[in-house]
Formats: sequence, C-alpha cells, structure tokens
Amino acid sequence: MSAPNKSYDPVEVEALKPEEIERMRSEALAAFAAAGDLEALHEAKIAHTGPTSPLSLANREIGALPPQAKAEAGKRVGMARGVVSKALAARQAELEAERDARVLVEEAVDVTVPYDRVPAGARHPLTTLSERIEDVFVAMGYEVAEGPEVEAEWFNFDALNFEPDHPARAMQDTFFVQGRGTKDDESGVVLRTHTSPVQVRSMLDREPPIYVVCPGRVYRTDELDATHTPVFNQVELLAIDEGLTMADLKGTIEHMVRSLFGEGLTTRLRPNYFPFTEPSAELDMQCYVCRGESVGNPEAPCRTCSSEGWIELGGCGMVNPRVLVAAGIDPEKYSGFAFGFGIERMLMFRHNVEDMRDMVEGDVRFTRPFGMEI
Ligand code: FA5
Repeated sequence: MSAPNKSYDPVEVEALKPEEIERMRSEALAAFAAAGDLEALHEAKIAHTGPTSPLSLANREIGALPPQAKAEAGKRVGMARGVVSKALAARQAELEAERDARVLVEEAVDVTVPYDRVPAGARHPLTTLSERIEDVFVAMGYEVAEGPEVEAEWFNFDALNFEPDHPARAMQDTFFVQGRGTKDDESGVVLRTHTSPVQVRSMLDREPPIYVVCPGRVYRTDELDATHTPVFNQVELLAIDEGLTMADLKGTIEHMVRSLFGEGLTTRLRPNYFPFTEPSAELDMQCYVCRGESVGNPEAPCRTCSSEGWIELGGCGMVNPRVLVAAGIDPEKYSGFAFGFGIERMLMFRHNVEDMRDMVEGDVRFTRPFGMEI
C-alpha cells in the first residue's frame, strides 16, 4: 500500500487508474463467464473477489489517498466491485440451475422400468397339474385327503388284500424302512408304493358316504429312465356310498377327462387285476389330440397316442369287499369305486414331454415354458 500523500492523485496510482480498474472488472467478468461449473466459478470467485484479488487490493489503496481523491477513486472501484459481484451472483444462479436440471435427469427414477429383473419363481408343473386335478374333484364335492409317505406295511399291502407273498412286496419293488416283526400283528414299515393306503386311512377316519381325492408322492425301486422314476406322484380317488357301480366310476373319470382335456372325449375299460378292487380295470381315455383319427391312417400319425387312438390313464375298479371289511365298512350296505394314476405320465402326454428325467432334474429351462403359475 502506498503511504498517505497530500498531492496524491488516484489516476497517478497504478492500481487505481480507470483503465486498470476496467481491466480488473472485465477480467473478472470473463473468468465468471468462462467457468463451466460451480467448482470453476468458486476458483474464479476467490481470484477476482477474494482478499488478494486485484480489485480488493485496489480498494485498499483508497485508504491511503488524500480525502479529496478518495471519493472519486472509491466510486470507480466500488462500481467495478458492484458489477463484478452482480455478475458472480448471476453466473452462480445460472450454474446452480444447470446443475439442478442435470441432477434431475441423471438421478431420475424411471417408474416404467420393469421392477422385477430377477424372474419370479413358480411352482413345478407336477404340483400345478396335481392341484388342477384336485380342483375337478373338489368341485364335485370330494374332499382332499392325505396320508404319510413312510407307511405301515399293513396299510400299504395287507389292508389292501395283498397276499403275504405278493411279488410287489419284494425288496426289489418296495423300499423297506423296517422289516416285518416276528409276531403276526407287527407290521413292517415301507415308503408307500402307491396312494391306495390313503383309501384305507380315509375309510377308518370317516363314516360313509365318503368321497376323497388323495394326491401324493410314492416310491418304488424303479430305475430312473425316460418313462420311470423311483419317486413319483399319484392321485387316488375313492368313493364309498350306497349303490355305487362301475357306471359311476366311468362317468366320474369321463368328467375328469373332459374337464382336463376337452369336451366330447370318451373313456374305455380294459380288464385288469388289482388285489384291492374287484372287478378291476385299466382305464384309457380317447386321445385328445387325434380323437382316434390317426388309427390306421399313416398319412396323419399321432405322436401323443402313437396312433393307437387311446391313452392309458391308470388302474381302477370296485373296492374289494375284503378291503371294506378291513376298514370297518359293511360291504352289504355300501359299495365303492377307486381309481389311481400317475401325474408324471399325465404331464408327459398332456404336454408332450418326452423324458421323465426332465421333471426331476430341477432345470428351470424345463419348467419355464409352463408359465409363472404360483
Ligand atoms: C397302482 O399303483 C394302483 N394303486 C392304482 C389303483 C388305484 C388301481 C385304485 C385300482 C384302484 P400301478 O402300479 O399301475 O397302479 O400304478 C399306477 C400309475 O402310476 C401307472 O399307471 C403309472 O402312470 C404310474 N407309475 C407307475 N410306476 C411309475 C414310475 N416308476 N414312474 C412314474 N410313474 C409310474
């Protein structure tokens, strides 16, 4: 700072010359205009309005001027500082507005973007098919009944009229958890080989009339291949009432077939043998794809029924009176029918699945095309 000087003329002081003040002013304005963001503007602010900026230093020179010169120099510097601080505030507002607009765009939440990039899971088609079948029977007034998968040999075989030496009891067909005891009333324990033991449990638990549908997992010592699995699912049907006949059985299954596969389809019975039904039959449904038209017609073969016109559904028959007696039901008063079939096999022909192993391997590429049923 210069020393006080009576003959001091502000125009003579280098920093206070009008052209110097003008230069400081326009340099400050140019620096603010050139600042591309708030950070650069902050730098420019310190350089041009801070305590060591040329205008602040020039302002300090005024204090050393004689009183008569102070007013003019003060006016010149004050005006320049006023213009500079206005320009700074304007640029500051401009850059803040730009930043806010940019942040709004960059940080915007697009509410139309799908929120579930991780696809939702879904239940296995075996489960949904089994439930669809249950629904058909529940709509007819049937009740869903379940039983244990680890089952007493008595329920799985004896009560169902299997002879003690029936081949199905052999170790090579049945998974035994515990062998039969030495006394007559000591049942062995098996992994149930079918859902038919739930028939007996349902009859012991209820008074007739009884209408139950019994879905569940069953186990056999079968090798896993394209058409067999050692763990599979069955659905069992049992109706006990006065005066039931094979006609009721056939009509009931036909209703199920039409509900699941389409109107107008018929069924047929072929004689068979099961110890727990008498008479027993194998039940076939008319092929829902070709409706029999592929039979003897090599021009239009049918993959679903192998051009046989019929698809095998499962076993059925009138409940053997011996089973009714074992379950405490009077065979003179009541009769009943039963039907049991495999869900994996139904899923195969209903959806053209060629290999049952696909159903058990848990690969989502198999289940995904069935849709997101939950
Ligand atoms: C039975 O299990 C009888 N309980 C069915 C029954 C119920 C008859 C009521 C009469 C009255 P079967 O052993 O045939 O029957 O088996 C029934 C169905 O299970 C077969 O038609 C087939 O669809 C399915 N099945 C059998 N073994 C396997 C296997 N290893 N893998 C997949 N499905 C199988």
